[in-house]
Amino acid sequence: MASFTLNFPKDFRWGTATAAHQVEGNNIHNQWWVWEQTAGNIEGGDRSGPACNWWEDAEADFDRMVELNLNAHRLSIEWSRIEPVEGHFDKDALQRYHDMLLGLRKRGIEPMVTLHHFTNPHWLDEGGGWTNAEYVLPRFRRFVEHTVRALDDVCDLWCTINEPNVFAVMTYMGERMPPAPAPDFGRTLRVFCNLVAAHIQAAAIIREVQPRARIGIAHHMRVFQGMRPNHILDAVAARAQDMLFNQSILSSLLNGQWHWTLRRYAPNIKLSRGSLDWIGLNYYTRQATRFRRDQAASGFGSIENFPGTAMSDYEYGEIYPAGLLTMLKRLNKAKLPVYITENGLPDHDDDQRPGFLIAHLREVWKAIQYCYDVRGYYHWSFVDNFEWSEGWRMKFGLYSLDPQTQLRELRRSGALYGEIARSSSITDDMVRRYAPKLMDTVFR
Ligand code: IFM
Repeated sequence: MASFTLNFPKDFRWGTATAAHQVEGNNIHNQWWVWEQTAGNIEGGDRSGPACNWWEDAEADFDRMVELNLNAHRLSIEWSRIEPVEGHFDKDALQRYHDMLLGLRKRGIEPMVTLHHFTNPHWLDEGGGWTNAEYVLPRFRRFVEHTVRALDDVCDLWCTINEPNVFAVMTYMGERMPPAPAPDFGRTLRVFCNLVAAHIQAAAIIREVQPRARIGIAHHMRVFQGMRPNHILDAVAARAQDMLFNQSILSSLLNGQWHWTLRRYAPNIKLSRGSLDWIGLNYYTRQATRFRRDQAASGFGSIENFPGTAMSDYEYGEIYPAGLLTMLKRLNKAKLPVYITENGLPDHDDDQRPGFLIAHLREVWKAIQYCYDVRGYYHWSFVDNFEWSEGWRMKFGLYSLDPQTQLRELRRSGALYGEIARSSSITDDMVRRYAPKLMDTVFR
């Protein structure tokens, strides 16, 4: 009987992704910790608490990564641990990160370090957070310089900022992230701009400290499509959302010029080209847009799901693998290497994740066949972790976790991912065992 295989390059990065606050535990000096203490802010009254205990023992999970044959992991550095009090840098915290990164390297796992992943030191938020460029930019630059100098010998793959669009929208428009002020469109776009400027300045300082650095950003992209077929206003609103959410930040970075949607809100800072050595794509889902005259701030469109499509737990999002290829095709135009820095879903029972993995990786494989320069895939996430205002209910891990006992269990999807990483391929035998329903489509 003929056998079929989707082969990936031998040096492809097979990884997972995490963020400090979601896994470390007891990050008491950031704005999230403060926010979690107030009832009603987090689903089910949950708190991050000891999270996945990584501050004490990330290495136990690093050993598990080895068992899964992973050769890459993306984690973030917690600014509020390194600089708990403004201007005071904690050497022990930096040493702990140094140990973690060395621990990954010793296990043959290449670390990618994110410098900002949603959390701010509490003192920064008290001073106005990301709304004021003059305030935040020099402080972020100083933190970046300090951190990169300290971790120079254990990391050279830097991701400056995670999902600037999500961070700004959820904080200043969505009321889902602290300090959750009343939604304000102008302020949100101002924060977009400040994050763009922060990336450019961080990239410059990283290059100065570490000329060999490879610098990128993790950009969240969603497919926006009009809800009603042939409904011109739905289509126009979807385009507007795409422009604001998917394009404005990336275009400013790639062209070294403020995208026209941002010009009005931009600080007096000249942008430059060349700050990106690679682009990170965080891809999760597609959204349906219905024209809404009263929703100017979201591009005159609602944000909905197409009826009857496959959804992940708690309607987190539609499972739409084709969108991954769509986005890779768009990014290919920038002629830079791409890493898929996040992709995953909440799936408590793990009945969707094996098929999700195979179907999404098939899109990555196709992209590679088209000669798009895709270098790696970092699954979100290695282990169930604290999902921000959703608390603990959303289970994104290849390993399940009971946060009370800290017991982990490898999910079937984790075993599958381990097999894929070991052989750098997806075989028909894997599909038959883990997602037989896909047999008819994967190799077509
Ligand atoms: O958990 C988050 C992560 O922090 C940022 N990207 C999306 C993930 C899943 O919602």
